[in-house]
Amino acid sequence: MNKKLLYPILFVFMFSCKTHVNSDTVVYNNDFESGNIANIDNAILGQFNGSAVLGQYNSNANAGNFKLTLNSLPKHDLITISFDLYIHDSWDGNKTAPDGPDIWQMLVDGKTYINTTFSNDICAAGNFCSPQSYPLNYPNNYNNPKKGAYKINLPGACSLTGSNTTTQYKITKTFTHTSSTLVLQCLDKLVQSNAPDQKCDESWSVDNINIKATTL
Ligand SMILES: [Ca+2]
Ligand SMILES: [Ca+2]
Repeated sequence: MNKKLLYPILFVFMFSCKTHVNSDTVVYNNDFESGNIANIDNAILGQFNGSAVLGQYNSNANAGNFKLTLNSLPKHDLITISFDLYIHDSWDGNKTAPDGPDIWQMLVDGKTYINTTFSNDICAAGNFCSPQSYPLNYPNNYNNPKKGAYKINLPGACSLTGSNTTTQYKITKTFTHTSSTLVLQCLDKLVQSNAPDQKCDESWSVDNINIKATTL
């Protein structure tokens, strides 16, 4: 091989070694289209916007949480959890009783990673619109409804013809984790005691859960 050809090849080889020091392994990936609910406690399979989802959940109606347990994880230093979170219909954010606060949490191995509220209120001119805590934690944080959303004004889950809409968030958390077992829990503490149909008033679902183990 002549030298002119060898040098670029060597360069590419060295560069690619440098970028592959860390190794990522996808240890869980589920878009729910096949109906796979293995390892999930309180699984509810539903449909939203043409896609199979885990939901809809409401702690005052059918169920307010699911728990995914992964065993026998490969050796790792970090875990990254990502998924789509759909906030359906008339969530009230930081409002107080009887409307809220509408709290949503994500726990890993029993430790709280997200403790927040969401609001789907409409901020029309002259209207008070209820703030939400997300992207920060509840309490003592006041953001506009739908702040940090990936998509807004998706159809409502309960009534496609009503004024209710769905807001989509992309949740991603990376954290130190070395145990061979991982337990992911998502749950709500929704409040709407005056609604005749709680799940129709406000609910949530999850799709495209991806969990990645990284070795440093
Ligand atoms: Ca899906
Ligand atoms: Ca509420």
